[in-house]
Amino acid sequence: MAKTKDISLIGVPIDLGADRRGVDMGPSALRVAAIESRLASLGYTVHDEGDLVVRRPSGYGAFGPKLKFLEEIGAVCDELHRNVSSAMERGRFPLVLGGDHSLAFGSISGVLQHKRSVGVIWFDAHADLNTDETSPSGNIHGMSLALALGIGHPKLTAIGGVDKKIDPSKVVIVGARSIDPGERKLIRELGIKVFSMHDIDRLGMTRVMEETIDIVRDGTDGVHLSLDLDGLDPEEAPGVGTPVIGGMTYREGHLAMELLSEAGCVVSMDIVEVNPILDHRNKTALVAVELAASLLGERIL
Ligand code: 4U7
Ligand code: MN
Ligand code: MN
Ligand code: MN
Repeated sequence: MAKTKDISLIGVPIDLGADRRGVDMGPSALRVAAIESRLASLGYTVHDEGDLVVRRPSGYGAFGPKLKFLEEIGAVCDELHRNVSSAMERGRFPLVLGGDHSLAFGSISGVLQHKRSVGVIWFDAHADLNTDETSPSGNIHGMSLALALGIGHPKLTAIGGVDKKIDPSKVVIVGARSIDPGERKLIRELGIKVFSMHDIDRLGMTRVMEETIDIVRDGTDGVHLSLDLDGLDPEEAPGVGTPVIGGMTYREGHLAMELLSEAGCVVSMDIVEVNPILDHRNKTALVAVELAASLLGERIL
């Protein structure tokens, strides 16, 4: 994979971006699934930086139900962008352990402090391209890709700098099967490449990843992988808050990680939406650790 041999684990115990409680225990679940020793066994020096502090509010806050917990999520993403940035500054691979997907615009803006241009692979059942105007839920975990593109509430798009945003032509969504009307409109307007489950079924994961890698690697200084575990099928990853039937198999996910590992272009990663309260015996965290190990170079032979 990447040339760096040091990994920073950054825990973000946040569930304020989602309606289902419990995803704030995701970092613990991933640690219990032995993420640190597994990556160390691949030859990495793993620095577990612990968890960021997340405030515990009593209500939705000043921005109400259309942008639930904006202030708290903004504060966490601001801190996260600094942590990701300082890990990269030290030559480490930032591996962000979520937490709900709202954290991703913080991690991406952290990467953009170091890389002029970053490609993004968004593994997800969803597109996460809502804004406060289009969101059916008001949950910021469904807005984080839009925010990373600079689209959404200015208090959030300002984090990390208004100029530190990704280019829609360098974003690929893989595994989508639940897209809202406003998101569909934005995908068309911006020309964002989406490989839906339909495309994965028809083309096969090998071709999907070959095309994905061509898009995100071309003209960028590195690729950020944002892995939402609900991209996998709920049979294989039951511990997620917004499951959607008809997802990727473990084998498809694993193959995708191996192809990315061979391509050697990924410089940072999020693992998000692991909710141990909804899980069976930590299955989803264990699958996530398998996928991270494959991405980071584990080989069968
Ligand atoms: B996740 C949803 F309406 N689109 O915006 C929304 F279907 O990070 C779901 O991908 C968002 O898990 C899911 O609330 C966010 C809904
Ligand atoms: Mn998501
Ligand atoms: Mn999702
Ligand atoms: Mn493996």
